[in-house]
Amino acid sequence: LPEIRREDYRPFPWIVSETRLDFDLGIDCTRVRSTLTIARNAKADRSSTIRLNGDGIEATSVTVDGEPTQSWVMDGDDLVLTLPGDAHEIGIETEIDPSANSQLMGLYASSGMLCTQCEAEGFRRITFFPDRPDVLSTYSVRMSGSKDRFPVLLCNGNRVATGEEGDTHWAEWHDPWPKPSYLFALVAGDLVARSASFTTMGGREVELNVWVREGDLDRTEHAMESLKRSMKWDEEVFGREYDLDLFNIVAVSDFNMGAMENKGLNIFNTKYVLADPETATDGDYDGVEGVIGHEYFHNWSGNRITCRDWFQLSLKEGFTVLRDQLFSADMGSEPVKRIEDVRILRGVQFPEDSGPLAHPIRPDSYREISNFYTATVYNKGAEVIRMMRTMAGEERFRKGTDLYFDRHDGEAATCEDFVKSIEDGAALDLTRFRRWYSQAGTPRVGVTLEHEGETARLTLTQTVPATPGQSEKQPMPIPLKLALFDRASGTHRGEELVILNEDRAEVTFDGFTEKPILSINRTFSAPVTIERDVSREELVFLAEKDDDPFARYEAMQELMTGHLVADVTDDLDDDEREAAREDIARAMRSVLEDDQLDDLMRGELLMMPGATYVAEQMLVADPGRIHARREALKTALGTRLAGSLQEVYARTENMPFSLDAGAKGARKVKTLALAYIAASDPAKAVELAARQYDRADNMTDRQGALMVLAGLDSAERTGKLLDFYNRYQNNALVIDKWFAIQAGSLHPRAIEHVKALRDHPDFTLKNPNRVRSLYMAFAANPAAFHAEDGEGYAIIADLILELDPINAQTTARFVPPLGRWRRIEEKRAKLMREALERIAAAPKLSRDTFEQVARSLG
Ligand code: B3K
Ligand code: ZN
Repeated sequence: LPEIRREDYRPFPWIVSETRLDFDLGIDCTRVRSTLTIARNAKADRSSTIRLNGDGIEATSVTVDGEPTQSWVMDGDDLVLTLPGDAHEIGIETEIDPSANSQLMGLYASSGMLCTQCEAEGFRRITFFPDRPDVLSTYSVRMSGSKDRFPVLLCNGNRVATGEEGDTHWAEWHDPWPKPSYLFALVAGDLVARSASFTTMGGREVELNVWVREGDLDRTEHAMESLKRSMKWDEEVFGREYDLDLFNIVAVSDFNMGAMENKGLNIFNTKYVLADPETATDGDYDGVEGVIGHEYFHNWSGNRITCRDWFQLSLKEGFTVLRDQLFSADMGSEPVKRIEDVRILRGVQFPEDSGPLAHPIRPDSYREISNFYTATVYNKGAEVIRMMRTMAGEERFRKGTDLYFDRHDGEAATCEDFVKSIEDGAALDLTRFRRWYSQAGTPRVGVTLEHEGETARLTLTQTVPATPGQSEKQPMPIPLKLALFDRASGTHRGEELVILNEDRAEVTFDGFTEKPILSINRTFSAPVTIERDVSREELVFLAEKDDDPFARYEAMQELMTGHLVADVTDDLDDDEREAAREDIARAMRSVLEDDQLDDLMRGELLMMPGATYVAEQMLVADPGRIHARREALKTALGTRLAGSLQEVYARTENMPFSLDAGAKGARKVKTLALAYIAASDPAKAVELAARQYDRADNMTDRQGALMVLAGLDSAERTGKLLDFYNRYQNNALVIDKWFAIQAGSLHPRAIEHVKALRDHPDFTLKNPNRVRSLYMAFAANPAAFHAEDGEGYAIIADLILELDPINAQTTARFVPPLGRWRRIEEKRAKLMREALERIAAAPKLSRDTFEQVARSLG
């Protein structure tokens, strides 16, 4: 498989000023005629040919300047045409079968409708085209099809004409904004819309539509409101105004990821559009708001300014993730949002960065670009930009982004262009900071605090670990927010920002008669691992008193993580274990009883660190032992805190439903309390959960109750699972939850349940949401996935082999869990490798899966 390298970038030799597309739509046969107006690109090397990318398609006719031509050849999947002059019009016809497109890339059918997904390289499955993000073209599209099957015809931009002839009708669309092919979109189907309008800051009246299948209309209000809030927020916070008279969102049920920012026509996974209290959890509501925001924000960070090549993906994704994070923080609780984002980063990106798939946020090479839509490019990418914002301050950062939008509007830009704009606009020197773009690996920051006389001396060191292909690393600027707490008063004199630029630095603070307590990396100001000697007593202090909510959360996490690591690796004696548990319980009790805390934040402070995060702290982990010790801690806490937990449960149990923060927080702590009770008093938990399930008037409570029941053997388990299925069998998104709850459950026989569920009539490999609901939940279930005999690994390997020919992109996402073998104890590591080797030995693998398996074994 060829490797594509960033350093090999060359501009495309042709400019495609206009692209006209004519679609004759049919579910199993769609004819596409494309007409490209091209001229030589004076800024590129001269070429006598033009390479038009294709993927599994054939040209049924090729013309140049209106005349049929034979002067073209196929080079692999690409069509290479020899051209005599400097400007031409190329005409190409292709025929495709959307109903046979199970990869869900290009034009495909989803429950009777037609839709597209072109990022990154799907457009080449529709027609031959220079399918690269630096070729910007103005699109005019005509589409025609059966009135009956496709009453609604949508494309990018504005609808400029419509008409009908007998049973068919047609529409013409024009998008005035030049765009790369990956932003092309088309939808045809039987859809209905919730409509609204938004007036932009410049007075433009924008028609907004959220298109869904008929029965789903009453679940679109939250999506529409989220869209309006996004539009307003981007005006206020980034000064960005929408630039068309129309903005369409379409929900489809078969989709490889969350959603797609096509110009003026966002296409969404139904999961991120549909929500009502009966079927969506509070987490789902937040997901809808966040993804709607994310895709909308791409209109500037992605569409108006796009990427020069796919190595620059973080230019649009990292920045847009940061924008959606800031948006969600402004719409809800800022500290809780920050904690959630850090949890994702540490749960997914840190393991990626310390494993075989580690890559810089701006990768240097790839074989299949779909494999690089990663937590590193997205979430670490956002963290890197967030650090620039922290160093510059909000106001200067805004000057930087203004300059970026100004300088590069209408261009296909690079990460370097972005950094330079921030550097110039915010007046920062980012020379060294650029290393964050080229070096992979999570930096480790060593912290020691010494005290002598009245001086506290802080010593900071950094090491960036070696990663595949990068053995030597240079120090990177690491902005650390910190505060020094006075033990007696429980307060500090103000937060400081220290930037660690070198391998090592010392900072002194005067006027401390007693050794202060250090709170560091407050708000998680840098995406690093802090390594420090800190006593449990100091952590309990911070967990109770730190005024930075993130730091308070962090102290709770450190308290629990530190104990779990010790409990797993050190064979603690009973006294040591008891003492640690007592300290954790003490901190938790103060969290449970602190009436200054809102429940959303209280919930965060009560959450135990995930098993993956605990494993990540060890060079080689034993997942079975981690799981067992973690559950034991949960039981111990449940027992010690029984009174307070039941009080919290009683206080929140009957809170009436609403979507405000108070009620959401109550639902969050309610089910958390239930989970602790389940670990310590299962019989009581079954009783409470069954009642919670029956009385629930919303999905958060009902799903929470079912989750707890699913982990415990009881008659209620069977009864409520059956009830849930019957109640929601016509709602695919809720049935996804039903699969996920069982696959992710703490039940000791979860593996058997998963094996039975894959034969369930509602299970299908054709729908990515359904596949993920069963198998991603399973791969994230530490006890089941890491079963000692390797059966969990075999289940995932079987899935990969079966799904790969159907949907390569979705398949490749299941490789990383197996790729963790180097960090897992010997016996399991061997079984994981064997599973990977069995996949590697398959006669034919997709490029996606092959690349991930090869890197994981490599
Ligand atoms: N830009 C798309 C991701 C496309 C992924 C294709 N494999 C969604 C997003 O990040 O907004
Ligand atoms: Zn994105």
